[in-house]
Amino acid sequence: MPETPHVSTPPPSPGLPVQALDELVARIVQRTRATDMHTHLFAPSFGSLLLCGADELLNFHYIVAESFRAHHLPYSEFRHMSRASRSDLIWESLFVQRSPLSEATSGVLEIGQALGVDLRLDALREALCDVPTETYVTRVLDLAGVDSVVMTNDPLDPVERAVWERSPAMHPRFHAALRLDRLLNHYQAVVPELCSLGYAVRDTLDAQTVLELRRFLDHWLERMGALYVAFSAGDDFSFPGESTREQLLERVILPVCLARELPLALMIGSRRQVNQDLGDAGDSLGRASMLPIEALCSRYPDQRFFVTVLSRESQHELVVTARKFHNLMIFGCWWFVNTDSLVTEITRMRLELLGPTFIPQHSDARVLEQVIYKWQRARHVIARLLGDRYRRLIEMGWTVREDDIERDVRALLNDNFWGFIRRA
Ligand code: RAT
Ligand code: ZN
Repeated sequence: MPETPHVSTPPPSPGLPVQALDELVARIVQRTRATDMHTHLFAPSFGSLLLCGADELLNFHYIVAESFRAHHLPYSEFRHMSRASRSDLIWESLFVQRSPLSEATSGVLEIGQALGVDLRLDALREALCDVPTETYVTRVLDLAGVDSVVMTNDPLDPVERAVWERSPAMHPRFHAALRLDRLLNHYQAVVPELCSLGYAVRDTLDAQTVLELRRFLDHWLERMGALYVAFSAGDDFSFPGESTREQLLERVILPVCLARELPLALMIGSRRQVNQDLGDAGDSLGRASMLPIEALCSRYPDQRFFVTVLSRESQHELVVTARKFHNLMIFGCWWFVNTDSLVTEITRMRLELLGPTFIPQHSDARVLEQVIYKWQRARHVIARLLGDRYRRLIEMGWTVREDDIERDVRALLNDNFWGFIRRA
């Protein structure tokens, strides 16, 4: 017997007329709470590590990089200025002498608008808290529609480690992710520090060193209650192989993740410090091969991998790789591809090739209030693209119900993440 086509089964609730669709999708996307799976924010108990306020927003490294194109100050002069004078300079050069047309600068305006503040530097300074209270954090996260925030936690950062050693109060909305960039990308440089922390490790990955490094990871995963392990790597990322990073992955990181059933997040394609004078703002990007991702996913079918890539050129290959390996969860539009046009292009391509089985966005917020504009923009694009896809379904005679849309949007903004880490 041929299957009865879906269109002829009576719907339990009436399907939607195409005219009401866009508005409804926008409302659902707007009201669905999100999990922000990669940020550089910290729980309030981490004190000054949680950045917020107008001066931090203006000193955000995306904006700092743009500002040099306008004010052309010598790097060292800028470095020696106070944070407040840098924001004065940035405001003057990017908001007064020219219009704040870029994603990052207009984001500041969007934050001000959402918080009901006049778009003047003094008003922003006055209205935005620079010491985050619990009430302020809740207000900002609620305004962004973000329920849960995942931090980026590196135990080899001495400042952050000192906070963890004081056992900071955990916050129900903030979760940890163990970040291993220093360990994986600069292993030899961190050996002395690991030794001083009581781990008997050597420069070469002999058997004892491998066990000690696993002990180090176990200790920090326990202490942080981390949801996943993460690292970023350059456009030269390769796997498998004999380099220290590849061996650390194979012999230390993957065995620990597998034993603990924790996903590993890979952020691929950064080229760090192409202009060292710019400090944090001096990183760039490069097109990376997806072959190492393919190798990881096929050699470790029981390991789950979150992956995001930095160059626009790598996005299509990544999506196709995700079609081949269901232990690969694509996430976010990272850093230089987090712009309106590229988010639209990338998210559309992902929807076309994967349906709603990926994680469209993370904020990468470094300053608390950034979650407001990052999520506002992400929601806008997601709603637009989904509206378009549902319209086609309706035109084909498929019944689209409000609860179908709610389910799909929840998957994209929340459930795909929690399901992948098996905490759904
Ligand atoms: O987007 C950023 O703020 C970058 O500086 C990086 O931190 C990047 O997101 C990363 O996590 O490495
Ligand atoms: Zn980041």
